[in-house]
Amino acid sequence: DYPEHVNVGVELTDAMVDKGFGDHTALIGNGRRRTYKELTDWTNRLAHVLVEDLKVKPGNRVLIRSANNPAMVACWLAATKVGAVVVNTMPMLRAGELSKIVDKAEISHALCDTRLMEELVSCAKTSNYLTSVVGFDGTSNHDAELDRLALEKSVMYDAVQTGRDDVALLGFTSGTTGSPKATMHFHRDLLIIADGYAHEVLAVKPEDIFIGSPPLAFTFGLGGLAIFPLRFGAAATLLEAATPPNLIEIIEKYKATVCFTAPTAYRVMLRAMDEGADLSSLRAAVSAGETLPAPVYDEWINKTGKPMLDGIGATELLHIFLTNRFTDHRPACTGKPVGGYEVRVLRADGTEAPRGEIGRLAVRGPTGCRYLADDRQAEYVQDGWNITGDSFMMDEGGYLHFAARNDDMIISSGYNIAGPEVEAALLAHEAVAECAVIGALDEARGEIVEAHVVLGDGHAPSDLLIKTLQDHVKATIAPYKYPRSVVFTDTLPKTETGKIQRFRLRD
Ligand code: 3SK
Repeated sequence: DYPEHVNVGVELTDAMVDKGFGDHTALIGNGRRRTYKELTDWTNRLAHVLVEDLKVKPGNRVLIRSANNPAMVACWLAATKVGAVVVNTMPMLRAGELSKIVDKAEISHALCDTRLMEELVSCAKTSNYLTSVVGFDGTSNHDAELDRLALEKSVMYDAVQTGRDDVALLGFTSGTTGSPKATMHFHRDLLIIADGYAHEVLAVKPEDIFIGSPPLAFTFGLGGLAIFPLRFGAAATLLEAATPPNLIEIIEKYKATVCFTAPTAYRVMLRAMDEGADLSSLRAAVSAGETLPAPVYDEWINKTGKPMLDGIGATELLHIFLTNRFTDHRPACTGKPVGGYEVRVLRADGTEAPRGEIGRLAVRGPTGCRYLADDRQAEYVQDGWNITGDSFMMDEGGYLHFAARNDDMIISSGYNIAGPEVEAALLAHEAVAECAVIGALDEARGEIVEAHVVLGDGHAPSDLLIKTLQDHVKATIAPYKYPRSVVFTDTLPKTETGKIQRFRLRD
């Protein structure tokens, strides 16, 4: 029911001031609070810079590169207000990874935290598309080109009248091949996830204070740490280094009420509670990105008296589409679909599996799934249903239970890591003749990246070589993807046609 013309950047700023939230805290970060009025003025000044100085036109693709901080949120909102299509990217990406994104999305402009310029500048040097890279000060001292230009601008800005079905955001998902897919999301999609999941399941109130670990570059983080709080006049705390100890410190300091993170961090919180940490302000603990082990769910209820809300989402669908609820939750279960979404469990032949049988999860809903210029659309979207990479079982009551991932994606501490991409990085090292990368179960991280490596002639296994290979991966692709475990082997299991059987390594 959104009007024909709606701009989500305006809805989350100017419209909130109009609704009377001007003096409410919108963002907390870099040791400062900013009200909705301050955020609105900031984004309007930035919008002027984008249009007048950087010549951004509606529909241009604008990349933003930053860790989670208020300046990143302001840049995203400003670019949205001028009608640009935003691509938020992770701060750790290397030039090669950025180039794939820039080429795929035909990105013309980039706004970058000045501390993270190097890899982006190196990507721009060889790009046919990226012509403008401008720095902003992620520490909010307004000490970079974008900030200096913004200081001279008016706080009044007439945003571009985007259509509700105009693309506002491209969400990138690396897939198993390391060849990224971009999913297109409309202005209305960004409102639907707030008015759907955040309202229906979390019942967000203006008094809420959000906290969490997912990067804003991941739609899980953008929803949980920007769109949801800003849609309801609540506040978001933004942490550049959202380690579990930092999360705990900030929850205690600001009495945060809603947390988005993965089970790994909740485990650390449970241990911290044993040591006296006071996390009683949290009224909603959302767990996603990895499956929630039943013992963590049980212990959380025992300690806090409140359920932990396990959910599953997808960049393709923008945010969580299947979830437990405050009044309807169970262990080792991902609950039922969010209003407006439908799920099915499919057999290999595409027919619906009977209740109790494991099959591939398919989902259909208002926010997806539309890939940007990608032949894989037909493979992953059939009859309007997005065929996910997960196997689930639907029980007699209609509750969904996770069974396994179907692909070579590794989920480690909430990060999605494509095994083949790590393999490609390892194979670029002269000592590696062959390799296969799998996810190995890990108590703390859910899974860790494990590389099985066949060495080339003249190279012998050693601890030093393990460290060398790990450093090589860290220097080639985003460092969090490096193999924490390296196993040397003489041969890899293969099919008769020579395909590596990673499942046998996993077994
Ligand atoms: O479950 C996930 O991994 C996810 C992906 C995108 C957006 C939200 C979520 C929870």
